Amino acid sequence: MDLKEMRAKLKKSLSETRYIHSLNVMEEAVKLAVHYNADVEKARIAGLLHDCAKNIGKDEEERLVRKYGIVTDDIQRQSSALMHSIIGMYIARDEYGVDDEEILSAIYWHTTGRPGMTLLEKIIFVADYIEPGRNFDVVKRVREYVYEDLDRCILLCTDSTIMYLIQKGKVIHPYTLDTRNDAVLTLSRKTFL
Ligand code: DGI
Ligand code: FE
Ligand code: FE
Repeated sequence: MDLKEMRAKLKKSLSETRYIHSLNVMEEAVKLAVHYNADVEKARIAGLLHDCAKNIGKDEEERLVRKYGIVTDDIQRQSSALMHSIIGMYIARDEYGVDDEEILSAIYWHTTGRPGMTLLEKIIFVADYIEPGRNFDVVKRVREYVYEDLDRCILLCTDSTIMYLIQKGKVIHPYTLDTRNDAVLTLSRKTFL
């Protein structure tokens, strides 16, 4: 499937605001890939498709978990916010014909992040936060660092997400905490050097 076909298919499966968000993330991801010397075409596709499972609904979510035998933990299962990135990887692969492991992995990890993220995974994670449609306070601070230090951005994003989840009384997935701690350690190593 070429990019034009992907866009047309995605437009039909998402709400208008979510489709616009996807195009925005795609653009931010491309700019970051150029700046950081990552693969621009992979960033473009991962950015476009990262939320392809966002609007599928609970029944379809459960059907796909059964169909693919997706293994999840209790925290993931009770949260559609956590499931959409996991299921998104399968939809990108089987419905959009994406076979590139790096793109699929960037989609899979885009919500929680993980320790030791690849450059492409970091780019999608951060692009998702800073796209022009996002307007919460921390976003402005992240934008200041985005062409300087992606690890600093990841720390700002995860700190903000963790505080938001605590405020809302929601469960924090260990991956979110691991991503945050990994960013702290990576930054402290950079300062040391
Ligand atoms: O899909 P987007 O809205 O573009 O962004 P996203 O994929 O980063 O998802 C954000 C949502 O995910 C937001 O509602 C917070 C939620 N989330 C992120 N980390 C965790 C989480 N929810 C839970 N319960 N636990 C987490 O660790
Ligand atoms: Fe998402
Ligand atoms: Fe998103």
